[in-house]
Amino acid sequence: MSDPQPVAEVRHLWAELESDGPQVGILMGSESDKEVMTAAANELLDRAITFEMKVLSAHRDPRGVAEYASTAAIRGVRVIIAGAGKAAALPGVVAAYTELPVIGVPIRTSDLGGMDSLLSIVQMPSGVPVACMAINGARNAAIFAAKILAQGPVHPSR
Ligand code: RP5
Repeated sequence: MSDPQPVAEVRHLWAELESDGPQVGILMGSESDKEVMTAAANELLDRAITFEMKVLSAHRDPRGVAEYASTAAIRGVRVIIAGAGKAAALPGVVAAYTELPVIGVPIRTSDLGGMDSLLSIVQMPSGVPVACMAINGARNAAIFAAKILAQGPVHPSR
């Protein structure tokens, strides 16, 4: 009987994992964000870009957010769009757990009109960037994600 060949087996599994996952992850902090974030999903559908959509709250389910963000790249996700309102921590927390580009969508709120969400998302500390769209700018987030995907891999000679 021949020895097992773990390296070849692992390489095969990695290839499958990277090709099977959706290209974009659309996250939102609450079910109540779904109506706004559907604009991102519709734009990606129009462009035939594969995506998944999940409700994950940075405050109510921090472990779930950490697990999603830290395993997204290995499943083939290439860009994450994260919509959140009020103390909108979700895009920043996702960015803390992944090297993937994160696009934040501040959700309009009843108390402060979405300025709370906007400032929470845009004021990231140096070294942990999050792209920030306009308030309720979910469609633009999808277009921006499409532009990132269109760049393809970085040329090795650069
Ligand atoms: C945020 O708080 C969510 O992203 C949502 O925009 C806002 C309100 O959430 P719910 O109280 O409606 O669940 O975390």
